[in-house]
Amino acid sequence: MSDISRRRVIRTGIAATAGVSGVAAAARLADLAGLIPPDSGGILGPGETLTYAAQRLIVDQSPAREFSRDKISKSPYPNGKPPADEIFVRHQANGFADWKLSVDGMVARPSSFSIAELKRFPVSSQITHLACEEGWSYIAEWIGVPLAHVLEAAGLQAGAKYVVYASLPIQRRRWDSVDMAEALHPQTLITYGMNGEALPVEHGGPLRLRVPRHLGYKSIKFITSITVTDSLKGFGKGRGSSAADGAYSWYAGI
Ligand SMILES: Nc1nc2c(c(=O)[nH]1)N[C@H]1C(S)=C(S)[C@@H](COP(=O)(O)O)O[C@H]1N2
Ligand SMILES: [Mo]
Repeated sequence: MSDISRRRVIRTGIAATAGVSGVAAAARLADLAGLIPPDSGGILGPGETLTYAAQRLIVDQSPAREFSRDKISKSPYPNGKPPADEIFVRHQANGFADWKLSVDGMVARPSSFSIAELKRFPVSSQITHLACEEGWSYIAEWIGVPLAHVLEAAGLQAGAKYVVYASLPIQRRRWDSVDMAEALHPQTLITYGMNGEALPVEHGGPLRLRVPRHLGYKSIKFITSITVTDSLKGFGKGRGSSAADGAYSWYAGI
């Protein structure tokens, strides 16, 4: 689709919502474009759907803003204490040498990577803003490997639609997912470093998925698994994330 026809699709969609019957039309449009988010309840969530569709069609692969080094926050806010669970403390005492990230689902070669192995991939870094939905935020440098490289290494299969990622079941097992546009976006990183150091446990060390185009809650800490899928139905309540199974929105684009 050309940019102009994309915009026309969106304008038509937004104009359509002005009328009562237009709500269904706009939702149908988004659905045709594969743009119904998994937690929208279909046409019951036309506001959500249009935000998501508009983002996807208009800004699509536009990057999250990157900052200069002098903008890095002096004391980034850690949301929560480092996990005290026995399993985590043991990993930590061991320098995370046995921490593994599994990659499975719709990939040709299900794989498992140690931190050392992930560090052998091309390194990417970014200075971006992490914003919590509760109102606070900070800017940090994130260092890691683009998720796209790891998916490529595992052999991403055709028809893949989402990438689900989950934390170690500590405190509470958190999981989330992104669509393929987000998964393959060059700023979506599996991070093991922050501000020139190893990623501190307070901020999700040893491994965290950083999704800088979304609110902080999609940047899941302590990740141990990545699963490629064409449907989110089999995960939790089918809404795409532990946050969406609760009261949050699956789509948290900013
Ligand atoms: N595993 C895990 N990941 C998580 C969370 C969490 O509690 N556990 N909190 C999320 C929320 S709500 C936010 S805002 C950010 C906070 O990141 P920070 O601790 O680096 O500030 O992490 C997100 N990732
Ligand atoms: Mo948050």
